[in-house]
Amino acid sequence: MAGMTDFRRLADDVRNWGRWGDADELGTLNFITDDKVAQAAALVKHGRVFPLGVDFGSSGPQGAFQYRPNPMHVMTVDGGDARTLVEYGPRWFKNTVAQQLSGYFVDNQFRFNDDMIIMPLQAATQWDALSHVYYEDKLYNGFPADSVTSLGAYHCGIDKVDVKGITSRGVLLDLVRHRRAEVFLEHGNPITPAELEAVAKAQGVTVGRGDIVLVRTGWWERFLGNHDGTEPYSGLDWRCAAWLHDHDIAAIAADNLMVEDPVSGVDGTILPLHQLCLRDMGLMLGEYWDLSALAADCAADGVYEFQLIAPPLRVTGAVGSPVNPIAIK
Ligand code: UVW
Repeated sequence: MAGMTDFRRLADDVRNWGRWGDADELGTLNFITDDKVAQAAALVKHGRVFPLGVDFGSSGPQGAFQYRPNPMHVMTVDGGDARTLVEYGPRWFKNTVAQQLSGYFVDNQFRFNDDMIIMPLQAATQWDALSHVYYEDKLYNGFPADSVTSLGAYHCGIDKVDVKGITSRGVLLDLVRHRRAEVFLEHGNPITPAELEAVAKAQGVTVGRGDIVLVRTGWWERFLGNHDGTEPYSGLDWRCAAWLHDHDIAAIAADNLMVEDPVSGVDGTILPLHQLCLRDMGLMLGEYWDLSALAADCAADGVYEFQLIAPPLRVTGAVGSPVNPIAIK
């Protein structure tokens, strides 16, 4: 097993700090140029649209980590309110909400429903912002870790990346099909850099500068079958950071809970790929993306590239964001 010396060596190799200037907060999204966006748009040939987001609701995979519940969706105004207030509203004078809503509903045919959602920004389909993970008190590009406060991320928040869309050429690497796995990649066989290369080659697709790479492990299909959010799986080995770096990719997303393999592979730390990608490379990670319909289409027509559009919400100072990515072929 590798140790911290190996980790530090790879971290030094892949670190992009200063590459786009000392003030940069976009990281590898800088690889997405105007030409790249135009090239991605030209990949749309048939108009087939693949939403890659999962449901945001109580049936999600959260809960294993108790600080991350599933999204809670709450109705704040509904038809029951309207019915009740038409009858009691005018007399319920101490409740100012009821009074206001009565003003809308009583002697009026107009009705409306309102709702809100309470959720960790790390639940369901998401982007990890560069401020999500750090070590040795430094974020990406050397920004101090304590610049993330109770007020939010002053540096490297998700709100900083909207200038990039985020949109680019997407490339699917279907590890399930490549390994001829039943449904998903069983635990205990991490995806190596050589395997990423082999999958791309077998699929006849290149991976290059500014691409957003989507890795299918089958975890999401498995979850829909057994509703076990803790199901172990095989994800990217930490050494894949070198492959991602060498190919100058802009971002990576997968259909599982953390892209990387749940077994660290580095003695002395957990989630080494998170650290290398987010903090050293400045490369955003997408998690819980539903790649099944897209994968079926790619297998059918043999085309594993497409336009990908995946804008995060501009939540001020957030270290992650929900997203409903769309692939278009
Ligand atoms: C952690 O596990 C810290 O984050 P993620 O949601 O990116 O997997």
